[in-house]
Amino acid sequence: MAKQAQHELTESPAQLEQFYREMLYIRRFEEKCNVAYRQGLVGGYMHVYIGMEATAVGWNDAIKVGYDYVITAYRDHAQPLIMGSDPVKVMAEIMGRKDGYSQGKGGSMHIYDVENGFFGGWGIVGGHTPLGAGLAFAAKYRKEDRVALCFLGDGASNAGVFFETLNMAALWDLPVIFIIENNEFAMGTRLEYHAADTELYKRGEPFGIKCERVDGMDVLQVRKDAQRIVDWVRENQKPYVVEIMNYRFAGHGAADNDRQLYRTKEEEEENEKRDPIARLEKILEERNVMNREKMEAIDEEISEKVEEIYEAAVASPHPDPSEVYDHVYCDMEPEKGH
Ligand SMILES: Cc1ncc(C[n+]2csc(CCOP(=O)(O)OP(=O)(O)O)c2C)c(N)n1
Ligand SMILES: [Mg+2]
Repeated sequence: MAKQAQHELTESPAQLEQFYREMLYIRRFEEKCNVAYRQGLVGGYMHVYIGMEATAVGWNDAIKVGYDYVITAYRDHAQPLIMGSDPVKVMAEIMGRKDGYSQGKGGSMHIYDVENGFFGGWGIVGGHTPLGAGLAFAAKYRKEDRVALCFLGDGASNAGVFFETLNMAALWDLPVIFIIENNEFAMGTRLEYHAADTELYKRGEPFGIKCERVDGMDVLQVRKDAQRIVDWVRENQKPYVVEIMNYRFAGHGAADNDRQLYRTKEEEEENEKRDPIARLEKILEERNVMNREKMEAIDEEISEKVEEIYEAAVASPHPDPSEVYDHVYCDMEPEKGH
């Protein structure tokens, strides 16, 4: 486990407040998604990011949002929320509504916002990793200095396609960063039961890819590591493998109500002490950046905003049944050079 870092605060108060707001926004948004799920407003699967917020927020701050590329698996609400996507379209998609990012036909696992550089939202474990390399390939081919962030889970790091992708990324010197989010579980399977080598950052070693393990629960440390790595990849035009240590506070998906089948309450409580939001609150208070009153006011403001998002998403209609076969195949004409 990465050591707890002692920080000299180099970030401005405004930046610190932004990190706090972003993490809290993701948390409150997803808590509301959980409520919507229990109300029967969400069809299919839904996986929340609760507990892992510092990872998305720290990395997002290190990239050029709207220029660099971001892709992830099905635990995909956090990134668009902080990349400038329309939160109503995110929640509407989760509820299968017409105004959602996939017009209500994709659901929680299929949020996309290409305009802001967010390329989904993928349900096949490990299946998006070649797409992450492909985004980096596109940038390199067009001689643009964009970097691609490809988030994947500890479970996904065992997928054969990921090893093939690492090979090609190294062979072609692609500016892609594979961020393996080690939240210690692949569904109900603990890391030790699914990975022969639990030091997942070493996945990059056989291919000569620079790799390291970092802390994912301390947003200030995440941001520092992310900035250093993003800058290196942009400058050197080579891939990187990062294993980021975080923890999934919730069940695998919203329907996973039996977490105690694979982990104990004591373990959960122990990990809750690593809560990235509580950790930042402590730093903000100790360094006199923000007092508890201000934090509560921010929380209230965010919670109200989330209520408004929920109301707007619920008000969106379901897609018309006549559209069920639309967008199954792409309508592009090959002779036009696509
Ligand atoms: C190819 C494939 N195999 C199995 C599944 C079923 N499945 C969905 S999520 C998951 C676990 C993945 O865990 P991890 O990569 O650690 O991501 P996390 O859920 O922790 O974010 C599995 C096995 C799938 N979606 N795709
Ligand atoms: Mg996992």
